[in-house]
Parts: sequence; C-alpha cells; structure tokens
Amino acid sequence: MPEAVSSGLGRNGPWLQNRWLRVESRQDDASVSLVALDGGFRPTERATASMQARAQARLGFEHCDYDIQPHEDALGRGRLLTLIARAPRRGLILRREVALYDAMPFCVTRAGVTSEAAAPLALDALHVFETAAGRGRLQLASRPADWRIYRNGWQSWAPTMSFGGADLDVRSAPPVLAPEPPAPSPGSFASDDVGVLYDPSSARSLLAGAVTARDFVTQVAVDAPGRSMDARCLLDGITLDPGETIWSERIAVDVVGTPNEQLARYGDALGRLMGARVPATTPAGWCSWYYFFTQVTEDDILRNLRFLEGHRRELPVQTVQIDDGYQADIGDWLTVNEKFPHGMAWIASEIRRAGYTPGIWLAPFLLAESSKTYAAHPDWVVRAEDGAPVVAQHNWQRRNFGLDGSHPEALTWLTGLFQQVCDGWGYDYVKIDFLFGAAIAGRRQDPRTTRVRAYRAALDAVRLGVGHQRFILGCGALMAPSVGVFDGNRIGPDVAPFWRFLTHEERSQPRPRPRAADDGLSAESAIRNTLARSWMHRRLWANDPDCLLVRTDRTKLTLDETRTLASVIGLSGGMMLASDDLDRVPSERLELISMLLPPLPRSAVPVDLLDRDMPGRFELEAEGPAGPARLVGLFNFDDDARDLSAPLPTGRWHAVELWDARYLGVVEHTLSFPRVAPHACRVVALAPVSGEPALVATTAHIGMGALDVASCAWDPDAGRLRIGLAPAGRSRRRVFFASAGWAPVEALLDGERIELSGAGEVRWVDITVERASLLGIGFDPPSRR
Ligand code: 9PG
Repeated sequence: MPEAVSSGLGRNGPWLQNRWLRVESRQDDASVSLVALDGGFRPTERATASMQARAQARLGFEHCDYDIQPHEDALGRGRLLTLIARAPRRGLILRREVALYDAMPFCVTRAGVTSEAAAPLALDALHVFETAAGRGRLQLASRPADWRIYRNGWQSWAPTMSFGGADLDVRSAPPVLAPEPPAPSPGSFASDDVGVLYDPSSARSLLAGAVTARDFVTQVAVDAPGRSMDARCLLDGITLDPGETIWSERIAVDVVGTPNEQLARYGDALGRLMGARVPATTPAGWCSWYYFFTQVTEDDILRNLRFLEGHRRELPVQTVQIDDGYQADIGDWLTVNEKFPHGMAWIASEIRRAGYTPGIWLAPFLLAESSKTYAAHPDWVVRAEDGAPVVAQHNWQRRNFGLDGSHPEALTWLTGLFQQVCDGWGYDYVKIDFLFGAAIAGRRQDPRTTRVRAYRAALDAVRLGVGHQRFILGCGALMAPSVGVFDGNRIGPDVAPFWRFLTHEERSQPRPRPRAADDGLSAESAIRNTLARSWMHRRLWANDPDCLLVRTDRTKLTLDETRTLASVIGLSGGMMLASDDLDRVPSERLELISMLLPPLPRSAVPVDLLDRDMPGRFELEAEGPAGPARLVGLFNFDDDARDLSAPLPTGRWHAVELWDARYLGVVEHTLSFPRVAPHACRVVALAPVSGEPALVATTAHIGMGALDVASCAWDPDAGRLRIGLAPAGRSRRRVFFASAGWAPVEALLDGERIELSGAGEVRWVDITVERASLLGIGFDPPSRR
C-alpha cells in the first residue's frame, strides 16, 4: 500500500509530499522546488511560472493565494496544489497547479491565465517550469561543461541524442518553428516535448516533459553555462478573450532515479494521458522504398509478394507496404501513374489474396505546387504573413505546401481520401508521411488554432477516414502530439545502404569525417535515434526504427555494419520492416531478417544513453519461459577498433555470443571484448550458472532463446534435459546447454539421434528446425564418471 500524499504549510508557502518527492512552493512568486527524498537531490531552489503576451513584458506571479484539494486523474490519486495570483492592473488571473500522486515519483504542473480585461490579448508562451535567476539557478555537483543533456527532436527524423554541456545543439529546420530559435550557442539546447539534464558527478537527473500535447508545442530549453532550464509551451499568438482561460500543457517534472527510469515513467504517463494505441503485437512487413524508391513498379511489388509467399516459414511478416511512387502527384493520391497499370485496388487484392495486409504510403499533409488538388484549392495551405504559401518541404523537384488543418474543407477531403484508400481500394495499413507539413508556422484559416491543434485536427480527420481497426504508421511526424492517433511511428531519420553520408570529396580522404549530430539519411543516424528513442516503444505506439537492409547489391554496408543494424533493430523490439529486392538477397542474408521475426515483446534499454551521443550498451532483461536471463548488445560506434565492456549484475554467468555462435565461458563482474572492429557489435546472452543441467542460449533469433524456446525442463531421475523448440527465427541454429557436472551422452531431436559438439561445461548441438520440435539431451550422473 503506497502511502498517500501529505501536505502542509511551510515558512514560505504550502508543500506536498509523497514517499519519493517533496514539493515546496512559495507564495511570493508561485515558484516550486523539488526534493528527491532518497539523498536530497534538489536541482533548483526556485522554478517559476510566467506568461508572455505579445509585445509585453513577461508577467509572473506575485502574492499568491493557495488551495489544496484531493485530486484524481489517469495517473492516479493524489493532491492538487493551486497557486493563484491576480494582476489587477492588467485584469489577469494567473494560476499554477501542481499535482502530486500517491504512487508516482514525479509531479505534474501546468500554468493558466484567465482574462478579466476588456480587450483580447495575444499570447506567445506560458513558461511552466523555469529556473529563476539567482537562487533558482541549477545547482549540480559537476561543472556545467560536464553536464549531459538529452535532447529530443521535434519530429520523426529529427536528431535525438544526449549532448555535453559545452556542445553545440542542432537546429530544427525552418520554417517549422516560430519564433525561429536563435542560432545555438555552446551549451544551449532546445529539446522538444521532453528534456533530461544529467549530472555525471552525482549520477542524479532532472526530467521535464509534456504529458499532454493537444494544443501547444512544448520545448524544454537548457542553458548549461547559464545554469538554467525552461519548460515552456508556445502559444502561437492565439488570443485570450475577456472571460476566457487558457491552460498550458501539463508538464511532468521528475528528480528521482536514473534518466532511463525517468524516460520510461514519462513515456508511461504521456501514453496514459493521451490514450496511446499500442498494437497487441508489434508488426513486421516488407516496404518498397529503400530498394526501388520512386521508380517502383507494379511488377516489383508482385515479385516481392511472390517471394514472401514462397518463404512464409522463413519470413513470417504480415504487411506488404507500397511506398512513394504510385501516385500522379503529391496531393493527387487517387490518380495513379502508368507504373501501376492495374490500379491500386487490384494490387491490394493481390496482396490480400496472398495472405498479407496491404499497406500504402501517402504524404497527406503536403500539396505539391504542381498538383491538381492545390490548383483547385489554393486556400487549403498554410500561408505566410504576406499571403504566399509556406514551403513545408522541397522534394520531388518541386515545392510542397503544408495543409491547413483548421480548414473544414481540407479536413473533409482528408477523411474522404482515406475512406477511398482503405474502404475503396482495400488498404488496411497506411504509412502517412511528411506529417509535419500540417504543423509548420504560418497563418491558418482559423486564427484561434495553433500548430498542434491544426495538426491534431488533420490527424483526427485521417483516423476518421481510416477507421479504428486499421493500422496507421506515422512518419515525418510530431512526437508527443501524435500519441493516441498512431499505432506505429517512425522514430528516426531514413536508413540508407551506407554507414554515413559522405560527399565525393569526403570519401577521398584517408579517414572518414566524424559523424555530425545533424547527419541525416544513414544507417548510423537511424541507429542513433533507434537507441535514443527506445523508451517510446509500446508506451506511445510501436516504434518503427526504419527498415532493415541486408542485401549485398546496391549497398556499401559491410557485414559488420549490417549485423549492427540488425542487432539494434532487433533488440529495440521495434517494427521489423525489410526493404530489399528479396529475389536478390543471398540466403545467409535472408537469415538476418528471419532472426528478427517475430520482434521481441519489449525494448532493450540504452544503459549509457546520457553518457555519449551514441549509446554503446543496449541491454534487456529477458522474460521468455526458458531463454537466457539477460541480453547485452555491445556496439563499437567509433571509426577505430576499440575494446568493449559492460559491468554485469551480481553472480556467475554462462555467456554466449550470437554472431560468432560461441560460448565465452563463465563471466563475473565484467563482460569484455578486446579490439572490436569499427561499427561492429557483440550480442551476448547470459544464463546463470546453476547446479543443474540447463539451456544457456540459442542462435536462432536475436532473443537467443527468448522466443524460439517454448519450454525447458530438467528431469534428474531420467537424467534428461528436455528443450521444446519453437519455430521462431531462422531454422539453422546452435543450441548451447550447461551440464552442471553431469556427463552428456546423447542428444535426440524429435527422437532422432544428433551429434553433440564441444567439450567441458557448456556444449552445443547444431540443428535445423522448421517446426516445433523436442530436443532431448541425455546425461550420466556425476557419480558414474
Ligand atoms: C518516400 C520516403 C520514404 C521514407 C520516408 C521519407 O528531405 N527529404 O527530401 C526527404 C525525402 C525522403 C524522406 C525524407 C526526407 O523519406 O522517411 O521512409 O517513405 O519519404 O518519399
């Protein structure tokens, strides 16, 4: 039974407390100070709230009244503290709420403003949690240059990673944000939705993040040299009318535990408050884009469909998704080009007849300047102050404008479009792309809308047309504001059949240039976001880490790099989308796809997320009925060979490495690999050393037994270890088992005697299994030796 929230009145104002956290407030400025009760971490003495109206000075709180009430919402029961200040000369009432829950280690705060003035007021921002100057400045044990900042990008493709307190942030591409952020200076960061500040010396961290995102863009700014943090909602200049109240989004503030724990809790809270749709199982499929690009033809789709049909057992995917390339123009989705002569309904029915879910790509919030839709409805796009349409994306050799989600006709068009694509043509899976097009800064039909409201309205119109049962995969999408609409979401930039994008000139250098934070389009940057956003998976939606590319033609990826890409996607538990021309993939490369099917039920955790830009340790506590206890992915993201190591949980472990299919011996304290090649990885299964013969690991699937082993039982009377093998992963596999002093004498696969390999404590069998099978190992007891 968690104790309930308590509250009281301190010297400066009221406080709330639960078993993890104490929130102290001040009535003179409505500031709050959070104290973690395990160790007393208090990053700031005063975090204030304030309002920014257009062309006016910032308005803060003075001399607050307060109120404390019992509270209950989707996050549970607790108490709600409200601080209220009147600014009589302006006719404004400011409110700040702080909710503390009985069973949550964080608090949730928001700020609101009510107008009793005679005239409307244009609002630019509500600052919801901002460290005050002077005593409010962030007090951490490390020097600001040593702080680490987790920075989330504003949309699917945007760089997400941790930075050091003296690094330079990346910019979000204009014209998406207004006001445009200032050019970054060292140590100054603007993170979207959520940000984490980590103090390496004390290993403490502070997370601030929006747990609702239906109205406003929320940014968390951290300025390390200035020792400040500001979590604020951008109000896009909407007007506050006399008598009206406007509330900010709700911002969770967490000072308890590790950054990964905080991000997991934050994701859970955001998912709950926004009604996340998480599919029962994470889907897998094939996508046409990364081999065929816009040149894709009907025949390319059919050939790959036939290949999948012929390899159902090896490649058990559900979806066949046609990407960009079938449509007449961006915006003219229902007119199909000559490369799809039988039309889109016909090919959907072919896909369905073969037993797959038909999937299709659209960029529904973009209208190309050349499109018939734009020509007929020039008033449907977002415009600049001068009336010119705002270019959301230059692509396909033309300008593309952003759809105005506040325009009722545009919304009706969207719903009808998706009714036709889904009910008419027969697609049950839609990848909707370049969605930020509806969230760009600019003028919209309804002056009371905001970027996020217009974006949500457009998304809701799509969902209405698609229906509630079908799958929507977002792409180029806002993050928090999309929760509750998507079933899946792309969480990184486009993968590519090369490790890092290098210009011709850069390629001729003796050493590759180092990666840059804003590198897009590469295996490396897709991997970086997959690691850094793994906490979103199955909390907000199913993560789409982008496609796995395993081919040997039209690729510059080495085998090491391909395995690293597969390992990160696999351990992330995210959607598994293959995007090769399958006919051309050698069989040992097809096995890489098989090894990720089906996806793991949960994501691994990037343990060193806040330590470096690309985490090198991706670890998962496994939970299969019989598989290994733990999976450890170790990655060398350097451009030189490097030693890799990871501390181990207490105990003695049998360790097996996946890609070498090798038993590493009994490990304790640390797992280490000397001189791992650049961009290579090691994936290790750990099974506790025990007193009885037991399964250690397999090499069929990235889970190394988590999904491909259905059962495992040791029968001491019969001297038999019985391992039930499930048909997951590739059929060719090595199964490692520990003898615990007993002497293995025979191995039987479904009653057939097979060869036992190896010597010593852990041995193995090399087998090929295409259906559920029983592996029996017979032992002589230790005494008979
Ligand atoms: C189809 C592709 C694929 C891919 C998406 C998205 O900046 N750009 O010009 C740009 C072009 C393509 C792109 C992203 C950015 O990729 O992520 O999976 O669907 O569109 O055009």
